[in-house]
Amino acid sequence: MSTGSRGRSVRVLISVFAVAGVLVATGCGSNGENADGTPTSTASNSATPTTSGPRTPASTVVTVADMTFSPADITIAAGDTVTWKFSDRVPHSVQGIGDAAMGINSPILTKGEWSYTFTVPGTYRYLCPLHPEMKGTVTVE
Ligand SMILES: [Cu+2]
Repeated sequence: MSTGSRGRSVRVLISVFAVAGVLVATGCGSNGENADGTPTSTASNSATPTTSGPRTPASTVVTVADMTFSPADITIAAGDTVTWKFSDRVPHSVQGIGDAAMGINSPILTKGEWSYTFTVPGTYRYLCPLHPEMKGTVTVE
């Protein structure tokens, strides 16, 4: 006797899942846009409390050797400088992916180093254009 109402509630459940599915699909779409290198803002959090006084800009070294950026993924603060130190038998370079990372563009080097100062928070992906499987990410907070 209650089969009718149960059938209706099943149908309601199905439509709820359908709406949820659309929302999930929409979320994936916007993530896909970020994948092209657009900086993902992390500025919503207020700065973590630190000791008083202005922060001293730091320098982080990424080694370019054995066909690898190491460490490949680093997190720095805005104003920090990243220095890539090249030491391999084949030449490499550092080239940003996407509009936000356009300033990241080193010469092709086998030895030596190249530095870039990141002033705007965001996520910057880069690769070696000579060996596109060599990739790295700089997250600026
Ligand atoms: Cu390379």
